[in-house]
Amino acid sequence: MYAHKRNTDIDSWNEEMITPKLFIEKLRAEGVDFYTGVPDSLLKNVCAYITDNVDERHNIIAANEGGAVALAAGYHLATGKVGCVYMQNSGEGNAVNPLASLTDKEVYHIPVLLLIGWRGRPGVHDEPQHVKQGKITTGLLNVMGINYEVLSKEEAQATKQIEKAMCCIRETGDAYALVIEKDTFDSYILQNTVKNDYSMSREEAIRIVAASLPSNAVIVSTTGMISRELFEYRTARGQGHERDFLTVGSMGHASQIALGIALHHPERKVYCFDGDGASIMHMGNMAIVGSKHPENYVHVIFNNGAHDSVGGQPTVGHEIDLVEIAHAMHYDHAECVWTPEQLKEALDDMFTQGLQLIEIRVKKGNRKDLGRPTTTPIQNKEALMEFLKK
Ligand SMILES: Cc1ncc(C[n+]2csc(CCOP(=O)(O)OP(=O)(O)O)c2C)c(N)n1
Repeated sequence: MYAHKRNTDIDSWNEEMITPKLFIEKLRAEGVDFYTGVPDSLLKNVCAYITDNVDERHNIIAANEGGAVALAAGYHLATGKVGCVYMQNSGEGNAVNPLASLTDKEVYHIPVLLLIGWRGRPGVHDEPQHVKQGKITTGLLNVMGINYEVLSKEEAQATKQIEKAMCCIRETGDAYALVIEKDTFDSYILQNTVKNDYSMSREEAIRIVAASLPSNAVIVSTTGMISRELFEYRTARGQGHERDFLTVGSMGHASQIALGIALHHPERKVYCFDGDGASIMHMGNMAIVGSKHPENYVHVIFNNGAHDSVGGQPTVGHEIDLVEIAHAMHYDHAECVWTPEQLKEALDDMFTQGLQLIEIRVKKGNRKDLGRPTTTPIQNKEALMEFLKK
């Protein structure tokens, strides 16, 4: 394995990095040929390399990290081989259940190699939602009895760590984790980008929907760029942020936060701004929305068929029919649009009562100078709660 000297960033010119290609080749040499997981920004380069170079039967982008652990378990049952599960540390929570009740040695004792991106590592500046998770990342592994090492950025050391991890897995049959810090992997640009001919950007769609809402409406927006773009929209219009709950963590749960608000504020429209990746991550949540059936709820899914916020790896968002799913889950009205004109027309209809879903097919990508919320999560919560009292 080779490590590269970075020469693009003067402040860290002497830091080393591992090339994704050689990391994956080393794993292959150790017998690892099956990958599954949910992409992460810190693992963006290695996830992109896997997406481009591992066939679809051997790399499955899972709905959520728990599903990925279970898929790797199934792969082991079928082949006797060890699967590799990649995830951001935010996904450890989703993975805890199958790690403790499926792969654990006190249950089925199924080996698995975990690659965990360590956002919010103590001492490294990161967004508020990553700080807590960063503090408990290795503690969670300790409490589950999972051996781990922080992967070195230095080639010889990293090579030895992979050998040690695989040797440990072979000898014990236990799960083992390699925890990956920021800037461990050298750049790799995804070649197999999702084919998507839609022309409207997510940001344009967000602007159109946000501009159409009644003044007492509330928006609960999902993790990643959607919340950042909504925040910037309010700032650009000189509006406050009190109507918006920006769900910076808890990917896949925005629709339930919105449900909790909608059921207890029937006098207001509540909009959930969801992503395809996020809604698929916990799709069962839609069944609960449908069953509780708030008449003041509008579920808006900005569907770019990708985990755009963390590197653009594909989701199954463009392979499934969200409108049919919404109908099956007893939403009153659901439609799919992909042009600004269609969207504006659909929004006019939204002012009638009933549980509604609007799927907006959008292109991938975001503005390069997109900022981040400047309010803290607690300020966001307090402002929204005040707004709801009015
Ligand atoms: C449980 C969990 N897993 C992974 C992540 C990392 N992550 C942040 S945003 C994102 C992609 C979201 O995709 P989507 O909902 O389709 O929205 P898009 O970014 O495409 O607008 C991922 C995987 C996370 N925050 N939480």
